[in-house]
Amino acid sequence: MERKKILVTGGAGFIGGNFVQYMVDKYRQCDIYNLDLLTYAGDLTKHKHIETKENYYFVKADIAEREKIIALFEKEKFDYVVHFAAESHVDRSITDPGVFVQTNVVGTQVLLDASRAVDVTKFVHVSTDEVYGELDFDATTFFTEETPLQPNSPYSASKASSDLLVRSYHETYGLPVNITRCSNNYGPYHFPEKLIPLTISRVLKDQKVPVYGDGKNIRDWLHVIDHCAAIDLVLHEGVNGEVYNVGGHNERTNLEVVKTIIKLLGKAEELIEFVKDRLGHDKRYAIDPTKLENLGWKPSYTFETGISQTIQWYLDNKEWWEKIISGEYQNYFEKQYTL
Ligand code: NAD
Ligand code: TDX
Repeated sequence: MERKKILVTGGAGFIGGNFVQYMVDKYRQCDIYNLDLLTYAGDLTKHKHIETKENYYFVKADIAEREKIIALFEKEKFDYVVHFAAESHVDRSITDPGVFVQTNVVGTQVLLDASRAVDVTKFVHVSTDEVYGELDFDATTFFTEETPLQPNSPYSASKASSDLLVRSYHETYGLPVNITRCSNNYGPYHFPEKLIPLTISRVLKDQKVPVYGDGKNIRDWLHVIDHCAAIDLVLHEGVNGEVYNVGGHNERTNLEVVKTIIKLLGKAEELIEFVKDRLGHDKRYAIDPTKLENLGWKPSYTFETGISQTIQWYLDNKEWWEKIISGEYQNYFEKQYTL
């Protein structure tokens, strides 16, 4: 039987990187292609141990570069596409929204055209719960797949736009697509601009941790490996055209998350510094994953087991994140925060 080709976009980033490793190990009979532009958020050092595997390939390219992407698809004739590549940080979308439209919207449309051209078996678009907007603190309902899209940040608006394009390619051209909308991920290789790795890396250096506003905003956390398993399931079992929410009912206020990390690292809460709130800061996200559970998915980590595993990973892999925070990241941090 001919080997199937699975293209993963954004496979040098946090979730895509974990997914590439998961797929290379799990599907030896398939060829896994990692396509990534290697922006500030992408790095290949995380893939050192799979670089020599015969079912792993890397292609450096911009998903929005139409001619190059179409030519690549025509040459390789991918069977499956799992699309992670994106600008992913809400704070950066507030200071520089243009690149979010270019990568997240235009880039997704180029991939959809390329996928149509070679009749892919499945296109999985990895989206986010942020497209649903925010929930009130006292709301008794969660985000379901039927919740209307009401994105509030330029990042979530660009993701919602790409979701609508994906949907339209199914409705108009019959492209076999799925959209997954996951809650906040955490775990190994999470870029230290995001709350959890930022807190771990700063607490380990006895530096102040910036908490936006009053710290009462709520996020619903899922370990990245549970997200990878969900996407693998949707890739194989998802009904074409359907949306699947992904989440593990792990709602925590930001202050609870930061205090948990500080406690597990044996440091003092004096490290917390309340800073100016994020513009348009969504109050609360919370996912109803029933539809995905009915497909056969359930998370393997609780927040408690996952956060301990993650902290241990950051302790064991200091060279990975120390290299990141000592480079260009330092300029970003100084512009973003006054601590
Ligand atoms: P990330 O920022 O860590 O990684 C993004 C990757 O995409 C990087 O490797 C980067 O180099 C690459 N990339 C950026 N622009 C590109 C371009 N023009 N062409 C090719 N590659 C490009 O992001 P992440 O946190 O791993 O998120 C991955 C996906 O999952 C995103 O689509 C995001 O919206 C979605 N998502 C993230 C979360 C989360 O909590 N992090 C939750 C739900 C959904
Ligand atoms: O320094 C900080 N202080 C702080 O209080 C940072 C970076 C964040 N926060 C708050 C803002 C949020 O309420 O913590 C919460 C989490 O922030 P982020 O880690 O930036 O994640 P969020 O904005 O919730 O978005 C993430 O989850 C959904 C990902 O970055 C998105 O890509 C994904 O779609």
